Amino acid sequence: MNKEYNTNINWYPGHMEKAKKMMLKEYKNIDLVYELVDARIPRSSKIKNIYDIIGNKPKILIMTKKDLADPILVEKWILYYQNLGTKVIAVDLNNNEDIKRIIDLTHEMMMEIQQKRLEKGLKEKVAQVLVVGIPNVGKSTLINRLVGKNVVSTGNKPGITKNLTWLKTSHNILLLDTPGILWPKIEDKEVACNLAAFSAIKTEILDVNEVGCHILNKLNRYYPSILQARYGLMPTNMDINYEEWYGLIAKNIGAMRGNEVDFERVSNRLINDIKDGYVKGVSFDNEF
Ligand SMILES: Nc1nc2c(ncn2[C@@H]2O[C@H](COP(=O)(O)OP(=O)(O)OP(=O)(O)O)[C@@H](O)[C@H]2O)c(=O)[nH]1
Ligand SMILES: [Mg+2]
Repeated sequence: MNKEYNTNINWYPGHMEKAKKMMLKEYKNIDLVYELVDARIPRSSKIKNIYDIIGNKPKILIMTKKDLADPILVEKWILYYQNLGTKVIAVDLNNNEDIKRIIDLTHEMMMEIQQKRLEKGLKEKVAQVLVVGIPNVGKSTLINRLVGKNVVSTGNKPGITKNLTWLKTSHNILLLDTPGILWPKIEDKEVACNLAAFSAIKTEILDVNEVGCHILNKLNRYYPSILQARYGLMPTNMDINYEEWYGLIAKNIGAMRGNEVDFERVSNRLINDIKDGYVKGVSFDNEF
C-alpha cells in the first residue's frame, strides 16, 4: 500500500475558474458576503486568495456543520477568527435558532448601509449577499433554509451547484448561490487530505488510501476513544502500523478478498463513516 503523500496537487476544474469570473461580474451588486467554512476544518476549508473575489466587501464567516464538529475546537476557532477582526458564527444549518442568528447578524451588518440610505431619503434596500465557499460546505443548504423551501439542489458530495443563481427570501435578503470553488494548486498535503476526508474534493484527486491513513492518524492522535469504539483499534504513541490496522478493520467489515486486504474498501469506509456522520465530534485542524 502506498502511504506516501502526493504534494503539489495540480488541478483546477475549468468550471471553478468560470464560476470565479461570474462572481466577479456580480461584484458591484454585492452588499455582504457569507464566506462558508466547514467547522471541522476551519482553516483547511477556507478559500485561499478569497480577497481576489470578495475584495473589501463586509463579510460574515459562517462555520457550518458545527453539529458534527468538536465543540471545544469550534469555540477556539471562533475566538481565533474574532481576534483577527472577523465577524464569525458557527451553525448547524438544520437548526432554526442558528438560521435566525444568521438573519439577525445580516441585518446588523447592513445597518450602516441602510442608515446612509435613510439619511439620503432613500428607502431600505434588500441585502444582496454572495454565498461563497469550497464544495460541499453547505452553501445551497443555507440558501434553502433562508428561503424556507428547497429552491436549489443540495447533496453530500462536491460539485452539486453548477451555476450562479439569485434567490429571494422573505427576510429582505437576496442570496447568490455559487458553485464550490478551490484554488489551482493544493500545495499542503495536510490541507489536501483534510479536504478529502470531509468530502470537499473527490478522492480520485488523491490516493484514497492516503486519505484513509490520514483519518486513522488524526483519530489516533486526537480522538483515540473514537478509534477504539468505532474500529476496535488500540491507540498508540508509536508509529502506526497502517497495514495491521487496515487488516483488522477489513476483517471487521468484511473487506477481505481471500487472504488479501481490500485497502481501498477500508479507506472508502473510513471516508464514508465521516460523510454519513458515524464519526463525528471531530475537527482535523487541531493546531493554531
Ligand atoms: N449535519 C449537517 N449537515 C449539513 C450542514 N450544512 C450542510 N449539510 C449537508 O452538507 C451537504 C452539502 O450541502 P450543500 O448545500 O449541497 O453544499 P454546497 O456548498 O452547496 O456544495 P456544492 O454545490 O457542491 O459546492 C448536504 O448533504 C447537506 O445536508 C450542517 O450544518 N450540518
Ligand atoms: Mg451548492
